[in-house]
Amino acid sequence: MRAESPVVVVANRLPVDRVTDPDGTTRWQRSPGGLVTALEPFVAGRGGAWVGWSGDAGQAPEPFESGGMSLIPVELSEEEVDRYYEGMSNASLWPLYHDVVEKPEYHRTWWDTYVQVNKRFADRAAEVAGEGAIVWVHDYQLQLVPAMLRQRRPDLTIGFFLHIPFPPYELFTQLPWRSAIVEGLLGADLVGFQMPSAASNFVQLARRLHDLPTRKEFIQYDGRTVTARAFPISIDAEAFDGLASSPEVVSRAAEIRKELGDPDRIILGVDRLDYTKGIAVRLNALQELLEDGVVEAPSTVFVQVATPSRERVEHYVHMRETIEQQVGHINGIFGTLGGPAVHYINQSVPREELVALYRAADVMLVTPYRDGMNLVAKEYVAARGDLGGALVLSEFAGAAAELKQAFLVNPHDIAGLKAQLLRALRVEPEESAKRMRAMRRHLFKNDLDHWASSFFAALKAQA
Ligand code: GDG
Repeated sequence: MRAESPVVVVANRLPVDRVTDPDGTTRWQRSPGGLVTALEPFVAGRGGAWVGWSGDAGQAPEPFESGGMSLIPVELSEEEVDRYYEGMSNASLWPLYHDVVEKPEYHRTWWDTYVQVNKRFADRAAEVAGEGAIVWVHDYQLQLVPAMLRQRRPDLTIGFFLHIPFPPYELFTQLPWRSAIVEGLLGADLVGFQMPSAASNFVQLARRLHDLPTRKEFIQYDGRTVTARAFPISIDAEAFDGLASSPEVVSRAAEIRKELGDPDRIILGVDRLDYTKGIAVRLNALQELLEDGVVEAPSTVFVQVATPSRERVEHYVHMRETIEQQVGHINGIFGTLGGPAVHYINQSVPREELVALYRAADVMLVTPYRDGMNLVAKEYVAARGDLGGALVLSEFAGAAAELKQAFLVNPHDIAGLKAQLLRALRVEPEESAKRMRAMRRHLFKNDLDHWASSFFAALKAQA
């Protein structure tokens, strides 16, 4: 691979998944995620490259072309997946950055592997980036890459975006390797966060921990100015809107209601099965409302799609058992023959089905304890071109700063959560339509393309 790409994306995963056809042949298929859609126009068709892991441990495939991009696979051994990905990334950094909802574990072997793997990503990026190229590094798995890359290639303009929250000084400084992470990020010219508060947490750390001169969003470091700024991520609102109003999806939404036994009210939750998402707390709220007799099943049903996630990390195994027990308990007491109160789907559903569920749901429940943004909340709003439905949204999701007309809740306050859920279940259609219209106006102006273009423009301005 020649060092000639003018734009390079570096992310934990490549934008493709390996799929096996029924005849046993394997091929690469574009990943369904929104990030790929957002970045493709900036990378594809102009010799851009994407550096990432294929998702399979062991020897990495040779670099290949796909969707107009050069894809550069990074190799990870089984042990590296265990220590860098499941360990340091998902059992240390993930809980620490999400307000210590679960207790983070710190292991020196995990950290050593994290450093080693970050170096490998930096090496691959340094090999493919052309002279003066723009490199955009993504997320908490790769926080050391900016500094490592700058050391190898001082000619590059380097951006970094953190998809998850960035904790305040008091929490972050728990981390035994706190200085190394801050220095890693300071290797970038532009460090992007979901929220202004996260950006200011970072600036404060640079000042208090490293004694660096700072002014507003600017940090003076090593003879350079590093900018820390919020770029709230979004979705392709038009695409969701179009899909949601297609005749197939509209009729599937009606069919879903029928399959659920024609309830008066459908409540929906859609999340990766993750302890940050507050799935148990919403089940508690529903259970209490059923016990109080103010909500009845099966005239009100709750559908929870909980996509399997990080199934080898211990926190996740335990959480899944608790949630499944709770679903069983609620259905045992409040369900009827053929009429459960909670429909629990521990599978990933196709995108069309997901959008039909959004369209069918009278109330969307999004109750994370802490979330960088939460795209599900935005997707629900984009899918409701009919102005139907009500969104109940945690104050602790980045999305709450934008979707201000949602029924906002503090997921730690069960009484408040019950009250807001009840309000959303009983809201007058005129009021919910008004709220939905205002949220849609914001969303269509601040879509995914707006996010990627603003970040690239700010990064280019630093070049
Ligand atoms: C991280 C941050 C930030 C879920 N189940 C199915 C399915 N999904 C899709 C949703 C949505 C995505 O997965 C989940 O995105 P979120 O934003 O809600 O959450 P994380 O996965 O935790 O993402 C988060 C995000 O990065 C972007 O920066 O917003 O705060 O934690 O798009 O639709 N899609 C399909 N079937 C499912 O069963 N097709």
